[in-house]
Amino acid sequence: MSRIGIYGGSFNPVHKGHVLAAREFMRLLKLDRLLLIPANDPPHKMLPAFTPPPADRFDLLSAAMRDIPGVTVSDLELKREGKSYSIDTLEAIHAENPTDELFLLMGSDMLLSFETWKRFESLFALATLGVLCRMDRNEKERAILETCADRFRAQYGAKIILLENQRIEVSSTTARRMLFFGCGEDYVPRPVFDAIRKKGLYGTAGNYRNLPTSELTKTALSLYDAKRVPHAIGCAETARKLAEKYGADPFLAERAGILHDVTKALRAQEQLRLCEKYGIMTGEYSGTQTKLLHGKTAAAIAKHVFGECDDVCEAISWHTTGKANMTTLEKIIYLADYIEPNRAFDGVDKMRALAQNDLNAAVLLGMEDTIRILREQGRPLNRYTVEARDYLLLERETNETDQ
Ligand code: DGI
Ligand code: FE
Ligand code: FE
Repeated sequence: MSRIGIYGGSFNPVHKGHVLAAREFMRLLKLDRLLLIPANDPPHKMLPAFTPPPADRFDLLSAAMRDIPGVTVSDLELKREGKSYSIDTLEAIHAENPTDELFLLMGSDMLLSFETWKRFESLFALATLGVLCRMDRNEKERAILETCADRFRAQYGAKIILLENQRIEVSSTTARRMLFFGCGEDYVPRPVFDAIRKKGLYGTAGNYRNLPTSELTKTALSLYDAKRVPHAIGCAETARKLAEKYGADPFLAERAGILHDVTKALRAQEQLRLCEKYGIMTGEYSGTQTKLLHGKTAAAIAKHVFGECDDVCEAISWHTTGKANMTTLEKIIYLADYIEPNRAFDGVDKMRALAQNDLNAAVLLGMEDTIRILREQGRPLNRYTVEARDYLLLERETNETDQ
């Protein structure tokens, strides 16, 4: 009787965390064999933009796992076509290996939703669940997992093993974004990266320069977190209208609006990686201010990936803090970000009304509000934010004395 591990997923693409997980499953559960099974069509998620055909995901997975003893990549779910349910897969493997012990392997988030899986009670009967838990997870998350596992054991007679390990902080979503942004080699194993580049998968061979605005919008939005998509669309639309009103280029305003938060979904470590890649100085934004880097990294992507002009890139670059002596387009993006229709904060209507009459006054109000709120929250002010406010104040005073 041998011990067979079954580890499924969309592997879109396989990343360094998957490789580590495969090694850990082998070691911690003393498996004789581990089957990695890319899903044809995962039941719980929609496949995102840039998803290559299943055969490519299969090849990448094979390349990633080539050197790990005992691990094989199985095309069971790809051959079956249609939705990929684990129960169908486990029944097939059990039928072929009736005397072997099966382990169904997953990350901890999967366990919590296990009761939504098709015929999950039969899965409990067929296999022991091996759940990888991060060692650094806090006490509360740990307790939630253990409570859940205990309940499944009591209620369904489930066999569940919680496996503690040091998981690499990677997700396929981060890997996809970083591949598109030109920094994929940190996230996927080398042979996978080479194959991705060779085949031009995940946007690595596309030419994204000077796209028509509709195409630019489609591509850019696929890089946002779903919940921020309406914000980007709202900002682009608002920016276009403000540009028409204040004599800036509506075409450029719309493009800057669509791209302004394109790197916002990335964590601090990815922001810093992009800064390194594109030569952005991070001194001003060290420590707690790494959140302010997303404007800088978005501007670099706008320039180097999408080939946008300097006016657009500068407007994106300064959209979070502003700066002294801003161009009209820079002010418009700053303001559109603040007042686009999805924003709801006390005073937004006042700012929207002001935006219809006086661009400078509306931008100044935004800056003053930001500074007040940051002070109230005891957060540090970036010098550009202060300089931006001071410049507009001084300009207003000068104009008043002139009149
Ligand atoms: O990216 P968005 O959420 O659409 O908007 P944004 O890029 O304007 O970011 C807003 C955040 O940036 C908000 O939490 C305030 C913060 N911010 C702006 N100026 C400063 C700042 N945070 C710090 N710590 N210091 C600043 O000077
Ligand atoms: Fe932003
Ligand atoms: Fe924004």
